[in-house]
Parts: sequence; structure tokens; C-alpha cells
Amino acid sequence: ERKKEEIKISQSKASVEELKDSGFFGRKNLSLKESIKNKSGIIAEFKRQSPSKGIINDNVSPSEVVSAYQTFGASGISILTDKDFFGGSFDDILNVREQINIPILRKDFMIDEYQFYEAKSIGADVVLLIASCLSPTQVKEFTALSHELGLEVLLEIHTEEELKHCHSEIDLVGINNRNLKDFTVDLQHSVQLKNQLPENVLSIAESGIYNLEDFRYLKEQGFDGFLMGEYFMKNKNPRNAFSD
Ligand code: IGP
Repeated sequence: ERKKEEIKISQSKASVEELKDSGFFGRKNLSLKESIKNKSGIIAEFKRQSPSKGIINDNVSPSEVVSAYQTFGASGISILTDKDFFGGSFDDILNVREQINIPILRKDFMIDEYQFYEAKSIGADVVLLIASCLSPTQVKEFTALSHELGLEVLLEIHTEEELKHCHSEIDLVGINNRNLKDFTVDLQHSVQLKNQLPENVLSIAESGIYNLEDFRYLKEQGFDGFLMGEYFMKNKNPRNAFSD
């Protein structure tokens, strides 16, 4: 149902041709891969609410939050654009794009080609492909389209089975510690799957990183990147998470 709904909404908006002429479509993208290698590795997320936690923080503007993230050394910013479950919108990216010069991940459920054109035109640098929502063929096709548009791809997996979705063109693979079906979170989850990832792909530990100790532990386990949302959104001063 959700799929149909989204496609319908998409089609009722600007055409692909119109998107190509709009917003940040012509902008040269920033590389999250490079930024992960050169900075803290932290992808700091702007998230007002979530299905598992309800309201996390709906009292701050994306603008103030992402500036703080950049100042304190984030490699990249993740911004939810899904409205129904996460209370996000395209404006949350559009409004901050020119304020920061680190890559932005459009965090959403990508299921239709149209959304990749949208991502490009709102100023995103990276898109999320969630393995559990897509077939391996779709992952390949969406990756090719993303690269054509100059976007990098973060493939999110949660199970051993989903390792099948990995392929050589993927830029970054994230292992989600949160089970999206029952919302349980376990850091060991990413640690255990990590050694089965293809070599040379940048590995991101996602979700449930709630303190510096968790972050250091995952770093020791060899993760290149760390996707963290709730911890920052609840902590007015994200500095604490970056200082060593
Ligand atoms: C951040 P946390 O536990 O630090 O707030 O998690 C991020 O990993 C999480 O928001 C997330 C997510 C997703 C949200 C990971 N994969 C897919 C929506 C869709």
C-alpha cells in the first residue's frame, strides 16, 4: 500500500524533466566516502521522531542542529525526509544545504526511480537503499541510477541473508543494529555480521550507539563509520560525542 501511495504522491509532483531544472540538481556532489575517511566517521542524524521512540525532539530546527554537527566534526549528516513515520520533509534538506559543506544523506525508503531525481534536486549527496525493501536487482539498478546522478549509495542490511544485496558498485554498507520488525537493538549484531562484508567496502555501524563507549567499541571492531541519531537529538550539545 505504502509503495503505491508513494509512487502516486511522486507522480503528482514535478516531472523528472522539471526536477532536472530545479533546486540543486546541477550541483556537484560531495563524497561521503572521502569524508568518512578524513573525519570522525560519524554520520550525525537529524530526526524529530521515530516509530520506535515516538517524539525524540521536535523543539529544534534542522538549521541549528546540523551546524552543531558540522562544527563538532561530523563526516556527514543524515536527514530523514519521510513524513509519515519520521515527521521529516524535503525542506529539512533544502533549508540547510547551503549552510554546511559536508555531505548529506537523504534518509528515506527509496522504492521508485523518481525519488533519486528528487534526492538530487533537493541537494542530497547520498541515498539510502534498504535491502529488506528491495530485490538485489533493484539495488543494482538504483545504484547505477544514483551514480549516473552523482549520488553515492549507502546500502543498509540487517540479516545475513541480505548480504546477497551487496555488489561491487556499492559505496558504503551499513549494518543496522535495530531490527525494523520488532525494534530491538543490539550492537553485537553489526559486530557479528561485519566480517562477512565484501572487502574494501566502507562499513557503517547503524543505530543504538548511545554513548562514547559504544562508539569507541565499534571503532575498535574496525567500523569506518557510525550512524547516530537519537543520542545527538537528545543531547543538546553534540560536542560531548566528538571529544575524546
Ligand atoms: C540512527 P539511532 O538509534 O542512533 O537513533 O539510529 C539511524 O541508524 C536510524 O535512524 C535508522 C533508520 C534506518 C531510520 C537506521 N536505518 C532506516 C529510518 C529508516
